[in-house]
Amino acid sequence: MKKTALITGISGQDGAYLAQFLITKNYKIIGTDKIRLKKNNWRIRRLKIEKKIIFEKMDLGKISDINKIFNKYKIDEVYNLAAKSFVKESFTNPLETANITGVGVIRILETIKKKNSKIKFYQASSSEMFGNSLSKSQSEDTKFDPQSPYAISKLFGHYITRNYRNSYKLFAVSGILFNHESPLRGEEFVTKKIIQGLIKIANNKMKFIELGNIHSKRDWGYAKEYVVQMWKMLQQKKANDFVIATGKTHSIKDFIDISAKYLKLDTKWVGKGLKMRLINKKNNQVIIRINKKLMRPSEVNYIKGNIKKAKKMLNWRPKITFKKLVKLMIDEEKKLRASYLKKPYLKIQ
Ligand code: GDR
Repeated sequence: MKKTALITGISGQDGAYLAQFLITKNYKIIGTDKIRLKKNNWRIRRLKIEKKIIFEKMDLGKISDINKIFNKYKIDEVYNLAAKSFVKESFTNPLETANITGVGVIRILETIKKKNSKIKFYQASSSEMFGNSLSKSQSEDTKFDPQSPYAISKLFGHYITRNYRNSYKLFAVSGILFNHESPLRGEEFVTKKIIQGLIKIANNKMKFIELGNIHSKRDWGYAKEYVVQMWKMLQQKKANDFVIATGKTHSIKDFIDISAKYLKLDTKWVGKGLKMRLINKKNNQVIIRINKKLMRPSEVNYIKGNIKKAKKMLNWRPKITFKKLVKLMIDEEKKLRASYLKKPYLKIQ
């Protein structure tokens, strides 16, 4: 029988890829967003799946919105991907972050508990919860040390999911996903910002980009592979939390160097600290500068996932390595720009 999945945050990178994947598994998809989706669905349109999704407006801040959707459809699986996902923004918007990214999770769990406790629930937890963990790599058992209102709200969602699983026997799980990128990444995130910027610079459409802390290290994987693990978690016999990562870590500076090399930009770093700059050796122009305003009040300096559990139980094997990810994102961005030149009325992100 055809299963029904509810995906909150359908307009985001993971929402779009997850919907695309679940369609191949013959699911009926209800996709929700806090605003009407007509304007905000460029990712869904790019994947050409808009006709296969039933769109609904649902604000995680309003329990009445959630009730309405659960009354309207017979749901089998819920994937809670909705969040205020830009970490830096959570410092300027902490209340809304806590209300949506944190308390929003209870609003869904309460609805599941009351309406049908057989519904399976996936919570999008985040490696940001580890913060400045002292461990060399972080597993499901590593102590959390969140560094932002975003991470603290995610930790609330993580623990409340576990609490409802233990207290009410719900099939409720958290996937602790490390950074995952793709051509569908929003331009506020560092990988997309670097790639878009360097491509424009290489084409003489931009002079330089400004960045914050380029020494922090992240474990970056490919979003399209990560969403499959969300589904796998809900198909397990027992509800369990999992870390999903690649097990490798690189600095933002590494990401820049590999991107520049792939774009055939001949570059060198000069200066130190806030004076550090990336120079295009061809014309001696500065192409990357550091701007103090882009630094976070509190930073996560280093993370690297320990994926032993997911390897064993989900058969998780990340295929897209760091270098491949950079190439894939650059190739897709170039293709998109080329088609945009032919059809300038199409919005590009
Ligand atoms: P992150 O991703 O905060 O790790 O969270 P992001 O790409 O925003 O930052 C990564 C690192 O790059 C540094 N940085 C900059 N970041 C941005 N966005 N813009 C800049 O100009 C810039 N310069 C340097 C940051 O300081 C940081 O160290 C992502 C999000 O997707 C979360 O929602 C998710 O939970 C986690 O990954 C896992």
